[in-house]
Amino acid sequence: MPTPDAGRRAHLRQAATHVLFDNWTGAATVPSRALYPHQWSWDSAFIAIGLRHIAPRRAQRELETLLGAQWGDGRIPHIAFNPSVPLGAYFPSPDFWRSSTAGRNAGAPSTTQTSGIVQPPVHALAAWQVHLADPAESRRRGFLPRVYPRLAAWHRYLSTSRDLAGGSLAAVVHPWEPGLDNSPCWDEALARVEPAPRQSFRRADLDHSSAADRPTDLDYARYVRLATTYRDHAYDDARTPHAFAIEDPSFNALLIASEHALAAIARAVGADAGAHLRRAETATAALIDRLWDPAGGIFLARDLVTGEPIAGHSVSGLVPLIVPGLPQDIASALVGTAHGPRFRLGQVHLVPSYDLTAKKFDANRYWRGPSWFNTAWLIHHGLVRHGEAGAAGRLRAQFLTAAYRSGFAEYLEPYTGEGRGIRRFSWTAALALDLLHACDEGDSAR
Ligand code: 2M8
Repeated sequence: MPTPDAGRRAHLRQAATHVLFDNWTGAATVPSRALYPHQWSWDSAFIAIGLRHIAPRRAQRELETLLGAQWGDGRIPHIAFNPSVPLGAYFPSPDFWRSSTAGRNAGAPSTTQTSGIVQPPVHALAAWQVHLADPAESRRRGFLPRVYPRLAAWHRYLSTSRDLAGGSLAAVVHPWEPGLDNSPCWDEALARVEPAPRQSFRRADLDHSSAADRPTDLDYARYVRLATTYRDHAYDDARTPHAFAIEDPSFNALLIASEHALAAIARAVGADAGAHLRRAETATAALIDRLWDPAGGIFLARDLVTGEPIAGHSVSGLVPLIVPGLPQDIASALVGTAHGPRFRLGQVHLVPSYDLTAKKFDANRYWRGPSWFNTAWLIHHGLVRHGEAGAAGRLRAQFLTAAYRSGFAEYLEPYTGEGRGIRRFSWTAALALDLLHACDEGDSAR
């Protein structure tokens, strides 16, 4: 698939800009006005990465608004709620999480209402890129000196309170935390969780999307139970009996890549970069030691309750391609796996979220098979990092064409490329802007 020409790119840029501006609420961007009417953590990081090309100051603001919802223990909550949105518009709503009371000891803010769980740490990566887009404006506003201590506290939280196994990797304690909500990789761990009574909650997601695409009611009942248990233990990581505790490859790869970005930010603000680089090095060694599966040529999540690797092959296991300094043999194996029968890079649309050859693969249901734009963007960067310019270029062209054709869909059916989920989805538009910029840079380098 050829890269769209300059005329189509201008059109695409305009359409993507409209999506982001329409989804801007004055201080941050919602992923989608209908389905996700609040600020989501990793969405905002991806959104800032795109926004920086069209409105660098707004991109700074996006991240600063999110950081304003940070807890005293360093965690960045996965949702910062907009108080003007009715409670029934999204579930679980602020009255479920009760952050300002249940989270008081963990330092939850008293004014902003948030969830109590987290999402992947893409923020330092985003902050550094946002700075680089307009360094003069960033310096004028003191952007980096303001965000650095908050980002450092965030990484400290993940590397200490969330290092549940003491193995130098961060654990996720809810399937919503790695962002790949209902990946088949979580099935076994989730099956151990006693579902919350079905009548104890009302899903709002089904008001906006088809039940066949979304997680099942049983999954939701288990998500609710896990979140309730965490809340009822005051969101205290040491005291909560975590029935679900997993070391996820992409969560940790993003932490490592962000730790490198934090080192660059530290250098820019005159702080010590060494500690960040050392942490990145230790976590990279742990990622390989604890999660690399040489036989499968992919990283596997580890279930900390059983102590065993989780056998399913998910796109999460390919994301460590973005880790700076990943040994060449591992990077080559990952590229091979991406092109192999399980993910068929270049032959299907983008990168399927789950192994195409597995029984549990589902081409339509949420993170159980469909291709997502944010993971494709990450794999694209991994391919560029490891000198796979041809494959990266093809993936970029596919991404841009699909983003446009699908009306900036939330995700795609990998075989047909048809859009699924919500349309005018913010990170799809934002990351399209970022890849358009990469195309323009390629043009000017020619
Ligand atoms: C999806 O997750 C939310 C819960 O956080 C949901 O299903 O309601 C996931 O795709 C997640 O990765 C994403 O951040 C969020 C908002 O786009 O939606």
